[in-house]
Amino acid sequence: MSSEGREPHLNAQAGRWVGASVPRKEDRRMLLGRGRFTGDLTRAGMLHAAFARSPFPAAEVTGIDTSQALALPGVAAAFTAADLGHPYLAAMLERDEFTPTRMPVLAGDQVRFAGEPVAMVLASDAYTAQDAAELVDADWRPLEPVPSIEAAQDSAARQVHDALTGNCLVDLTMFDDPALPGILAAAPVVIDAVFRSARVAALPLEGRACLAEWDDRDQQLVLHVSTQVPHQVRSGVAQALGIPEHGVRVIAPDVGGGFGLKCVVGREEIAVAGTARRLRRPVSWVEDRQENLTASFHGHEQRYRVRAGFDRDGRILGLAAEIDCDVGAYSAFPFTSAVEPLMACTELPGIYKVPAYRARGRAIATNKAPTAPYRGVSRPQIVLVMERLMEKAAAELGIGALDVRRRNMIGPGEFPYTGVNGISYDEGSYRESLDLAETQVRKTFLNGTPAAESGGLMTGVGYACFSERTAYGTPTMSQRRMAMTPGYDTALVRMDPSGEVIVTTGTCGHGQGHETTFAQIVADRLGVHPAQVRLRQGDTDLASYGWGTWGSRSIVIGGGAADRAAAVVARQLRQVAAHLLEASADDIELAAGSARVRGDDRAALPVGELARIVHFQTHRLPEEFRYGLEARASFDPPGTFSNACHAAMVTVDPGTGEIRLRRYLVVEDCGVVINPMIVDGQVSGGVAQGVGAALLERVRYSEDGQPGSTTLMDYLAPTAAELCPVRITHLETASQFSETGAKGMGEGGMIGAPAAVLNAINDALRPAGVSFDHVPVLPAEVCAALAGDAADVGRAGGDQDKRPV
Ligand code: MCN
Repeated sequence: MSSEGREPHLNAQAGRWVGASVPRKEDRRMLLGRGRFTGDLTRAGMLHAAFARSPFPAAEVTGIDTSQALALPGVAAAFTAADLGHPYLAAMLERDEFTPTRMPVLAGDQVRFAGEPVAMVLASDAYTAQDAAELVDADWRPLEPVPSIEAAQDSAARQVHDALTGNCLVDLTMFDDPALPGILAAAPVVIDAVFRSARVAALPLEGRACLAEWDDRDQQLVLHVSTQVPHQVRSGVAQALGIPEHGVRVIAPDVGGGFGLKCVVGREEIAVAGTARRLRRPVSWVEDRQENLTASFHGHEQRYRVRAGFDRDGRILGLAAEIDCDVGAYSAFPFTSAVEPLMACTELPGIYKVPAYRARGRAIATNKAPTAPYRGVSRPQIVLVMERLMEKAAAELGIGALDVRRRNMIGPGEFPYTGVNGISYDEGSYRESLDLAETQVRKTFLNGTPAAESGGLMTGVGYACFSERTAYGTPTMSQRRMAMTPGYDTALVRMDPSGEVIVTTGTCGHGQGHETTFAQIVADRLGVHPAQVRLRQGDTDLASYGWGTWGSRSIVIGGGAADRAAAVVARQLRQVAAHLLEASADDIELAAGSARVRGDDRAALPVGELARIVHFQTHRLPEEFRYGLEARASFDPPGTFSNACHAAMVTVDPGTGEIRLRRYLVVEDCGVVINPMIVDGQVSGGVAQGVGAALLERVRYSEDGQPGSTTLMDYLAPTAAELCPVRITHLETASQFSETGAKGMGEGGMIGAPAAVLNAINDALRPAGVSFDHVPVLPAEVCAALAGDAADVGRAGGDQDKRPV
């Protein structure tokens, strides 16, 4: 039985835990409200932090007075940037095209977005701290805000940072094929188009939170923080406060989602750590939703100006793209603001065989909250661009849009394929997933059709085919030239005297179900039950060094390291069993909790008994086996591509412009599936985020840089009412670059959904001769477009966003 009292089902066919829908170990404590999140932690004498934030998108700060705040009963301290010694975070890229800038922990003489912290107040309770923060008095000299890509690129624009030119934090030109202009000039069909996606919020259920305390015994700062990357937070704190890494211990307790928002280091976290160290008192900060929406990190605000040439059969001949990413006011640590343009430039061709290519990608600084690598990182956008291009070429040529895709996609027999972007694509099922999705659409979407149910509505079906590069190891990440280059990960597997197993990894799950899936992998190696395997992540003093959880890296890299370490422990167990059973280690198999001599059921010892002997009766073993049961391993793959085809069906009400999602299906291939139920959950959650990005979500700023999406009344996350069930089918093309054969997949749902939904909307609107090339598509825009007005009505903000009724 599992620790939760439910019997997980073994993958009976294979006799393995891998491949079984083992119920999530973490669910019981979560569902019973017994999870332990940072905000649940409390300490005697703890102070609560609140931040005084800028009301201006851009201003000089000519003076700050904290005296009124300090006078409020219950307030213990207040700090400005000067009081803290002007600490800052500096994310670095070792590229000439990158202009380094600093993100101050508290803004000093200039603020660069509305919501930027300028002072910090510590009080005996959170309410007093908040009241006191409002009493901080600052003198501001407002500056002309730079609220958009267009404003930032205006030749007369003010520079968000003095060091910038054209407000450009990074300006990359990649794969600049000299033949491309000629190819495009001669192409029989040329598509010129502009694609846009709105700024969105990652919206984890748990916002950011931290609690820092001073440990006198170890002379160490201990920071509990809701993060995806504990070791990188340690580096950020150490660098910003000027202390050695061993002076900081970072612990991530249960983390209520991150979606990329928490794989960067927040300035508030540094401020809390620094003041706890200074005062030698515990300090806690829990972000509220308004801060989360206005003062944390956003993502995905991008504009693509694209020119693509096709031949008369719909084959793409060349592709040129100018990609501008509105990354807000600062480069986030440690990934830098280059993460979106780099990803977009490198991976735009996707699954299509583009013979000639050029991309220019820029990170544009604006007076808005900074951005982080939000789920998908540019891939929802590049997939949208390529999938729209396929549709446009098909329409131009009068060929079926799925056929145009088939003619261009990397086909069976062409793997491994090295693209014009230098990327090597491992074996996938691009063609099969599209074929299967098309068959399923015919069978399920168009039967009992919602069009019939819905009289008067316009119905459309849209597809998106894509691959998701996952498990970016050092060979891939080093090409980005970050000063801190992520890649490998490590794991330690240790069996205790009762045969229970502890696994530590440098990955740091925050909702993905790692406690379950890592246990499945290790249980298979050691022949034990997954309930006997416990995963420990997220403590920099105890867990192995690693790069945390992002980029759908954990199961391939962390799981691969755990698999390798478990294989060593399995060998140790086999050697001990062989000695005790007087057999050869090669003849010992580990299964169902025992070590057995293969072919002889009577010659068996329980794994727990072996563990007891190894620890308590070492004298029964030869000296060379007296090493405990423990191993450490690392894994650093080049990366592997999972793939999927999404299909969506929508209806559009021409009277109100309302768009409803009616059907959704995914055919996905993430190699060997460790836990199908968890993968389904990941796909469904990602699809919900992608549908939100297509239909509802946008972080609005007014033309003068004021945030307009400050509560969940104005920022519309999708609810069950706007979604529909997602039908998921798995194909399994095992990866040769992965110890387990698994490929990552944690972002795929989000990557495919915006393009599939946008294509479905355009399919529905086709009879009216109307189409859109941006997300989200809002009802007012549909109405305006159907009435013949400019298609972009309502995009600049001003309108309050509303849910369909
Ligand atoms: N899995 C599997 N078989 C596979 C591939 C994956 O069973 N072949 C399982 C894994 O074991 C893991 C989960 O699926 O439990 C996701 O695995 P993986 O693709 O390795 O992705 P990561 O664990 O590295 O998670 C990161 C990814 C990213 S980048 C974002 S953003 C994201 C996401 O996961 N944020 C999430 N999923 C999230 N889910 C939740 N609940 N909350 C978030 O913040």
